[in-house]
This record gives sequence, C-alpha cells and structure tokens, in this order.
Amino acid sequence: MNEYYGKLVAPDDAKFAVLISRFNEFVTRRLLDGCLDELRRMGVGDGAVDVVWSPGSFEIPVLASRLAGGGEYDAVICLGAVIRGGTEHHRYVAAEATKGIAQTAMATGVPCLLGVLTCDTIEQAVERAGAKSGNKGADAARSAVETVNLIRRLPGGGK
Ligand code: INI
Repeated sequence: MNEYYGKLVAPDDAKFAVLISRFNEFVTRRLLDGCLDELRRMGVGDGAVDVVWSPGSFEIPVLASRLAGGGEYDAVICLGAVIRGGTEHHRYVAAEATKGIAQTAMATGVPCLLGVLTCDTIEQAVERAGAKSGNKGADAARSAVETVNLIRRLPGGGK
C-alpha cells in the first residue's frame, strides 16, 4: 500500500501568490500578517512570495485565474473578508468569490486556497483574523504548503 500525505515543508523552488482583498482591509491586513508569518515559519523565503491586492473579494476569481493560469505559482492563497451589511449584497459577493476560487483551482490544477472569511458580524471576522478563533490567513498558508508538498509527492506530481 502506498499512502500519500503532504508535509508542512515548502519545496525550495515553490512560489506562492497571496491574493488579498482591499475591501475590509482592517481585517484582511491581519489575515495577510498571519499568512506571511506562517509561510516564513514553514521556511518560505520572502522572495518566493508575491502579494497582489484585489479591490474586493468579488474580483478575486478573475485575478486568481490570471495568477494560477500564468504558470508562475505553485499555489494562490486567496484572502478576503465578506461581512454581512444591510442588504443581500454580501451574499452574492461571498458566493461568487468562493465558487470562483474553487473553479479556478479545478480549471488550472493550481491549488487556490480559500482564506476568504464569510461572517455575519465584524466581531466574527476579527475573531478569525488573529483573535479568539485563530487566523484563517495562517490556516490557508498551512494548507497551501501541505497541498503543494503533496502534489510534488504524488506519482508524476513533480514539475
Ligand atoms: N467585498 C468584500 O471583499 N467584502 C465585503 O463584505 C463586500 N461587501 O459586503 O460589499 C465586498 N464588496 C465589494 C465587492 O467585492 C466588489 O469589489 C464590488 O462589488 C465591485 O465589483
């Protein structure tokens, strides 16, 4: 029996894009801090990371598609914060962002990590951006490294 799993070690030549929404920046900056800190702690050098700012979470899929499709990155880590407002607008933004990120990963074969918060309140978002409930940016960074490592370890997975 062969069993495959990813280690929390980034391959030396792996490159990561961190695609982050400027909307609700007071939250997303904390996700970015958590993400970059975690990448560094897993041995990823700053030179192996490009940070790309998206206007909002709605624009993440089209930008992720460009980044993942360009052949430059081993993973695209998508960070955003969709927070319920007074209308249903947030619902459409969250649906398109999450669906588009998944579709981009499937279409390109490049892992696109879901680090987009979908919250009812600002408190919930802050809790998930480095307060009570951890940091979803750091979680996405770990999943990115684990997935990239696993892909390289799968039969035929190396570049
Ligand atoms: N963008 C977000 O990233 N989070 C939100 O909570 C949000 N809400 O609720 O409006 C949001 N809207 C902007 C959207 O992502 C687009 O940038 C905008 O609609 C222009 O296409």
